[in-house]
Amino acid sequence: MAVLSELLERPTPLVMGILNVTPDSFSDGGLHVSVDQALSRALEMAAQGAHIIDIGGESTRPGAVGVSVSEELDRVIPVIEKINNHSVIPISVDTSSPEVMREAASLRVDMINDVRALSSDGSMELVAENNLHVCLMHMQGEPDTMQVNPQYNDVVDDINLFFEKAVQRCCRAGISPGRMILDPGFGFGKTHQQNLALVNRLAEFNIHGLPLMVGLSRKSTLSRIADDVIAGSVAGNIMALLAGAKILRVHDVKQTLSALRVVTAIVRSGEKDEN
Ligand code: PT1
Repeated sequence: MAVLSELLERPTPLVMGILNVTPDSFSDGGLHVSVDQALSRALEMAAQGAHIIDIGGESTRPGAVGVSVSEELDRVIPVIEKINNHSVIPISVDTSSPEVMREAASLRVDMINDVRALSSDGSMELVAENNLHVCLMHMQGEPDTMQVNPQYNDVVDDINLFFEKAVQRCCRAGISPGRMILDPGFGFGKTHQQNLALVNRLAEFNIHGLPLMVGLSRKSTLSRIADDVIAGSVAGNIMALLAGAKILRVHDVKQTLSALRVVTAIVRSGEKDEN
């Protein structure tokens, strides 16, 4: 298993498997609450070909309320330790808490995935000191109320401005741009139409010259359109891929990788002369 920086150098997309360790999680709530269940799900996704596992102990779906630091630590840290004992797969931790970041960084983790883009005091410094990769995601508001009345001049331009400032702040804190990944935050303080526009116009986020990550998997914008939300998610992810997404954050690793293999084979057939 290659390290994350090597994986990011490759021209091929990466699949990040979602491991929710929240009892109230939106699509697999209560399923992976025990450490052993979390381990078996992580190993299953690794065997299916996931390149990274993203472990999250705070639900950030619309309407979710925050979790205490001690609760989040109790959910996440034992799972990181357990996976590390059984696998070398790169690990991402989905957290906004500097305390969780600090504990996680004392174990083997490769990346911090922060839906609040390292806005908590001390979090940028922690990522810098520990040489971690970081996903800087855009969210308008906070999960409990973010869907009430999202407001933008232009959703893409506004998010690009946010990215520019976040990248600058991270650079000043000593994080190398080579370790940053940007995510427009599908479903985080955006209307149905704005969510669709984020994918339609995803290529506009390439101006920063940084890898893009997207999290479309099983989200309400897609389930409103498609009754089979897994097929809908795969379609959305392929659209994002063609617009330049590098990391696809998904629940359904197997289905996503099957689709990716077909797309890659078709794209490659046009690149070289195979007769
Ligand atoms: C994401 C993401 C995430 N999504 C990153 N991290 C969630 N980097 C958690 C809905 O509308 O997209 N990128 N961590 C999950 N959040 C949501 C948001 C789940 C909206 C569901 C919805 O259904």
